[in-house]
Amino acid sequence: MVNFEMPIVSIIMGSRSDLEVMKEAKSIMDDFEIESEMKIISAHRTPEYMFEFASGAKKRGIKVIIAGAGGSAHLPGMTASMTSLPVIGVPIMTKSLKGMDSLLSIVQMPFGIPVATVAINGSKNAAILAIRILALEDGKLAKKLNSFMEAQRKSVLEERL
Ligand code: RP5
Repeated sequence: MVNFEMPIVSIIMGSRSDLEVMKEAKSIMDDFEIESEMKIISAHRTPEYMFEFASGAKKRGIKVIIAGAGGSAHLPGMTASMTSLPVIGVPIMTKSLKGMDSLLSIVQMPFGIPVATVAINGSKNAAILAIRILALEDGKLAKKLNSFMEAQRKSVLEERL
């Protein structure tokens, strides 16, 4: 199906090696029928592209940015510094420090430039958080979100021992 709609959520990541984790966020966006885009943008390998993307995202109609990065993981914070859009950071699991490096780099943003940080490899929750933000001004989406939460509630109650 050809998609003529403009994306309102941008899912960015520092490397192709982050894709396996970050595509789970895309899949949730698709389930909720939210137009989204995915881009590989490296803060240290393509800083000019990061600037171009972050400074132009709002004008293009993007409402929330989900940014995944691993290691010293500066992509979410640097992106947040160049836009007033909400940025949700996804710390990617790493081999050497098991993602603690990514987590601390992303979560410890100094005052003034926040990045809402989810769990290590928590791209699915990043998507749900983005949906919660979008649902504030979209009644149809708010209903879908409520149904999603209700389905979770029911599944736990049905499994109760
Ligand atoms: C970060 O460095 C990326 O977000 C990735 O998680 C990590 C490793 O990147 P590669 O060396 O696999 O490209 O920029």
